[in-house]
Amino acid sequence: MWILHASAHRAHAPADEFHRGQRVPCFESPRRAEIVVQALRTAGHPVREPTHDSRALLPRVHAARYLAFLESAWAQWLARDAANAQRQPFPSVWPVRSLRSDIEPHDFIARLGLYSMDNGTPLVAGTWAAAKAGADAALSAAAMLDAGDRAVLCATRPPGHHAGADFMGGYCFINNAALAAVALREHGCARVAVLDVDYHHGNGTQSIFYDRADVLFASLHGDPRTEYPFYLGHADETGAGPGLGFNLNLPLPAGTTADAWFDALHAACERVRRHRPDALVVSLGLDTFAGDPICSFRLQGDDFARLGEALRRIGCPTVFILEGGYAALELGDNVVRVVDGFEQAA
Ligand code: Q9C
Ligand code: ZN
Repeated sequence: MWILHASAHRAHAPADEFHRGQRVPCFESPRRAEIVVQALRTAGHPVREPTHDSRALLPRVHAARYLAFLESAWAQWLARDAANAQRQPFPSVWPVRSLRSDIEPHDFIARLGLYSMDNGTPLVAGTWAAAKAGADAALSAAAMLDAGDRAVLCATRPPGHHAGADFMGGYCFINNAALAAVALREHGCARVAVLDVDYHHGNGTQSIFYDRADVLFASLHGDPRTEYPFYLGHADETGAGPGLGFNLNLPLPAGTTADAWFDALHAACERVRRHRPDALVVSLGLDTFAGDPICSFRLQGDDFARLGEALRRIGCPTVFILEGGYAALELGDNVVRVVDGFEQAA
């Protein structure tokens, strides 16, 4: 299976994030992608840079004013104070219920709040370049499926599934899985399915496709009553308007074992098959691993091969997009297990 890897990801290397009242080194680090690519190369999978420019397709997923903000955010931050070059900006106020989000404030930190869902998504000088390169990979993968590839994996970061049409969050800036799904629709796939197996609910992807019947969104994840992103991902979210019945959430309690997780996975796969998709996008988070430092499902290494096999049995061309997974040392082996499980299930 071809692996797409945008080396520009390295430009996104924030130092630290807020975690339980402290600033700690970022869990979402450049070494994650480096370890994944190294492990895939060692396992014999060919790696190449993205070939397509996502610029023209980005406004199909994200609001123009959000893209304009994101692209110029670091320049705006520096314009405020040259000493900001050494500082990470964080939002501190958000337009929640009854506050207006239609008018962009002039204050940079206020604009950052307008376009963020949390204070856990550090932004640095190279964030736009890295996120844009990841989006290029998602688009390139869709083009490779169109040209006849059975499956392609984007070993990119930052991740994307928490990013909505007009906000960043959960380490995500551009929704790569949504972009791949839209690109596949452009390539003539009448029906696309996005299956999100990250520990966290893919709130951004769900919201982007919530009223659409052509792109099914199915996800199994930590119950939002106790797990990030907290405010979306419940079982009663089934879609709206024409999209009613095309959104499936399977929330699972923290501590869920592999057996219970696979029961939910099989239910999600069954729903995806019933959609009869022409292409599948997998939001491949590996933070379901028992050793993950910020999540609490209990999958072991071998379970990732089982995941690859189950995804293969859905039986359609597949784009894998790397999302979460913070046990960096084991992340490479776990991705390889998914890919090899997928290919060996043929
Ligand atoms: N400061 C993904 O897996 N923050 N995002 C947790 C740590 C939210 C995870 C608290 C975790 C987001 C793509
Ligand atoms: Zn996650």
